Amino acid sequence: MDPHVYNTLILSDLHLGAETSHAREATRVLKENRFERLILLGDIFADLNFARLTKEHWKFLGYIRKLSNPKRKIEVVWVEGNHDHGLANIMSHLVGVRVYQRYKWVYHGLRHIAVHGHQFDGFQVSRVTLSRVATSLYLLLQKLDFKSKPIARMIDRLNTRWLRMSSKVAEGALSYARHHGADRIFCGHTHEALHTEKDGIEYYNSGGWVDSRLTYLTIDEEGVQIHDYVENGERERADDRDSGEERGEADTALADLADDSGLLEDVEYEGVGR
Ligand SMILES: [Mn+2]
Repeated sequence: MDPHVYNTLILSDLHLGAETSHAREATRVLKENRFERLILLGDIFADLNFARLTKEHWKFLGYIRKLSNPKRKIEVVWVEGNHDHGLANIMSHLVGVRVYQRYKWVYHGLRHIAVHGHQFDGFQVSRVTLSRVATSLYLLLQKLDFKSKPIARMIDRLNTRWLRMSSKVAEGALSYARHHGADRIFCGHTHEALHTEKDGIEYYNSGGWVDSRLTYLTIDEEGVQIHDYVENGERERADDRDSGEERGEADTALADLADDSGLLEDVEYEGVGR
């Protein structure tokens, strides 16, 4: 039986280097599906500190390198996110993947655009901003009467702002798509899988791999689908047999780069937001 081949598979916000990154599960999704194009839609890394990458995180990168082997005839695309920012050159050498700010393609007569989505967020939390917030929160606590529950109110306000991000990114993306004459636009960044439509333009968010819901998108003749990752024991065993000779080579190259950490020492580490 021929497995189904998707035109495109999209995943984002894996945040490699973060403890909460579900790299093993993401690698499995790539192994269990067939596709002609893979789009890594940003924030695949949590930051530029490669020392935080675990074995499973390196395995994911090794598998990307394997997929990008020209013999496989799969187009692997990396769209830069706010956490990936500045990785373009390193990643194209490390895993052999081209890095884009935004990626456009035509499929089934429809114009598609993929962009990470932080461009539409308008609320970039930097380390500096966070520490300022923490300082003013502390000063506020000292000044204010506890009975007035300042913490609760502030958290409420932050939450409301956070929850609005998902729809804000969707709105920004839809008008960006209209401006660029696209029929479909794909984003990540919010960590919340979503589909919405406006004036005949479709917006899809690929969600993320750090929270309880792990999602990815596929595109084929039927349209676009949001998939939830589900564990499958049977496939796990099939996977083990698949670990081939190519991986050894990729792992060595990756390990070499990981050791060569001097390359990365001077790169500024910033960005605590999504
Ligand atoms: Mn992001």
